[in-house]
Amino acid sequence: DYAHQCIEAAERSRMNPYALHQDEYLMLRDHISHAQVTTYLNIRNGILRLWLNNPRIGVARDEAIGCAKDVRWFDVANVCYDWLLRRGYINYGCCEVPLSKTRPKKPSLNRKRKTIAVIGAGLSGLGCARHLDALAKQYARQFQELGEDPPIVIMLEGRSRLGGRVYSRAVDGSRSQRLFDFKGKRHSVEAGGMIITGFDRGQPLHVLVRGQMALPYYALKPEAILYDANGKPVDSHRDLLVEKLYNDCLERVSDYKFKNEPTKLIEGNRGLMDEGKDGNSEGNKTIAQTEEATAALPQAPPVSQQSLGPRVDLVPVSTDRATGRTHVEPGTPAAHKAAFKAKEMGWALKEGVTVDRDLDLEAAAKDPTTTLGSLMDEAISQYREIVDLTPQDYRLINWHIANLEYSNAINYNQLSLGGWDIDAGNEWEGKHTMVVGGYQDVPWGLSMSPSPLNIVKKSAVKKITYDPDGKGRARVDCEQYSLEADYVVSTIPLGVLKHGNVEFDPPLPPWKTDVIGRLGFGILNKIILVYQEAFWDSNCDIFGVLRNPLSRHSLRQSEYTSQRGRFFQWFNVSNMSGVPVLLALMAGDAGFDTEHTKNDDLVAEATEVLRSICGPKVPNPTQAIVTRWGSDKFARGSYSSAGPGMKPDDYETMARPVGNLYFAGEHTIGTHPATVHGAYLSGLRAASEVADAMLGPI
Ligand code: HUF
Repeated sequence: DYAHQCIEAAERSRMNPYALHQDEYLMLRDHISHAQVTTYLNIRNGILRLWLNNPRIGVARDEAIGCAKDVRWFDVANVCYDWLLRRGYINYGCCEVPLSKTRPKKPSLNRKRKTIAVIGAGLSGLGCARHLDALAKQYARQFQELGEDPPIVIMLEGRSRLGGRVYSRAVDGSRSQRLFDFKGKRHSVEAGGMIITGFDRGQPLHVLVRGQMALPYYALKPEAILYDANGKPVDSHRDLLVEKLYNDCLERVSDYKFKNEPTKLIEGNRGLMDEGKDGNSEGNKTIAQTEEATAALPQAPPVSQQSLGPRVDLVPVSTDRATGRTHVEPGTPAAHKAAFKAKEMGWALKEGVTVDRDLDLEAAAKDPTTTLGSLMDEAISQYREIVDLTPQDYRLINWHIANLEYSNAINYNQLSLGGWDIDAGNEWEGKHTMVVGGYQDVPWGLSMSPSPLNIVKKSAVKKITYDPDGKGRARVDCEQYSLEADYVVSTIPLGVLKHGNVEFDPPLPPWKTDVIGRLGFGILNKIILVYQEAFWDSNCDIFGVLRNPLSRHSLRQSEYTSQRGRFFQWFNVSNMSGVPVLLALMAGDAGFDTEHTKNDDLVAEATEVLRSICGPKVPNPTQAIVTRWGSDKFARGSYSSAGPGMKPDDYETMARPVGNLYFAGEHTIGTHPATVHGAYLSGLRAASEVADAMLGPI
């Protein structure tokens, strides 16, 4: 049972329980042999188990060393503890930090201490600052050995509030029926990030929300009815049939990804399974020595290839109706001819079409301007020659496209064919969940517990002066105020970086500005409508709406583009807000259009949609909130995406520091981009980089 719990703890911590993480492997290869890897992994997994069992209290060094059980392993356990701690696998978030027993007893007389400036108090900045604060305390002795006091962390935030793109807007529930008493808390609705995808043990937000802050939460019921443009529910059989066809198009198109290049960023060591795994080699040689001996053999592959994991072909199989994210599984794309596949799905083939008829996407895929959208449109139009697609089928297909555009915050014609789902395969399994009473409690909790962070609000940074060699000081200039620092962590959103009104001195190098240009940053907006009482089926959390193209009944794919994302998906978030409220998404081109459409027009259109479904008695809302993330000067959009010219390692390049300037944010994490948990993890990563710079490698 203990062993099982340890294995589970590693898996939930995004690690392979049976193999070294790439970074762990690099750290350990000079210290342990292949034969010792299993013992090491048992210790590591044991420490992770301790952590996840009670993340309110950090694992102390002694406790961690206790996982070794045998004195000969104490040194290794010590190193392992440092690695887990610095990399943010344990003791992150709002936990009581265990202070080392050998910490300095007296306040030191050191006058030296480093300053770290963290720009931005969204989830990445707060995650980073909180972890740096914890590391400063836990490494107090090491800092003293360096002749310093622990570093001080100062956060600079442009807005007057915390949370960034996590933003719970207060709603005035006074004219609405209160669904339940919030014990004096205000009623609020999420204007920004909202759903915690895969709320499961080990998901860092699960650790924060449930394990540490004990916030109430609500798991969304995944069943989602689709209403056609006339307000009638879509026949579920037809819905399924079209969804299969859409998924098949996605699968065929995914066959033309970056050819011969790794297409996925598999997190941690999930793609490097066998790295450093127990071999049958002699026990007394370190991993490095054994590898050198192997590399000297004539048939050995070049060292550069030895560390590459096996290529995994992951095929899109379905798209999540609540989040628009595509689920993948290992497989062979386009294994069967299109007509054969369509027949298998239950479609009747057009007259004269035989089962050996296939799509031919070769020519379209070769075009250098090809995007996910252009190739999908081609696939859909070729399928039209194989099966009869009705106008309703087109509306259904375009609803799925809108859903995909929602998760990418951009028209799918502006997505890289190779990179659009670079993160697929890294999600946790749990349910999609929302925090009851406001997601804002998470950034607030991070800022306050276990002790308040040092945050200066209303400090919009105008200029960052840094040292590209990393040895000198840095300066951060705000309008009224400048701060000298040894390290700067920028969590400035990609949209703001693209906009170019934050100056860098010296200018960022071309390898960085190129990526800022290549990665995409689009807009998803929301229309939030508060009512006196619910007129919808309150058992249902999500419903979708199919939209007509501009010229109704058109069978031309391009005519759906501007309409398909308008109010395409609705969330009944009354249970989380405490008042009757609906929230509609504006995705793809519709997200951009929202920026310059009047509130009244949007509310009128929303009401028209609702009346078609719920009848003519649907009242006007008592309050309406329209988000305009594109016009927000501290965001300039909603979240990042794989722009058409994207290169496979762009997210990693985005994360790479330049001298003493470090980067975090949802746009710096290719394994979980565009999400709140990704932002948080990127902050932990940046904290770990700064810690290594201050303390030296483990
Ligand atoms: O913008 P941030 O929150 O970015 P992040 O930390 O990467 O998290 O924080 C940056 C901070 C802000 O506080 C700015 O004010 C500040 O930096 N800043 C400056 C500055 N310029 C900026 N400070 C000082 N000086 C300057 N010059 C918009 C949106 C997002 C999501 C969803 C919906 C909408 C409408 C639904 C959703 C979701 C998720 C979801 C994305 C995350 C985002 C993260 C970034 N969602 N994520 N589930 N997102 O689809 O997991 O349901 O919100 O990735 O919050």
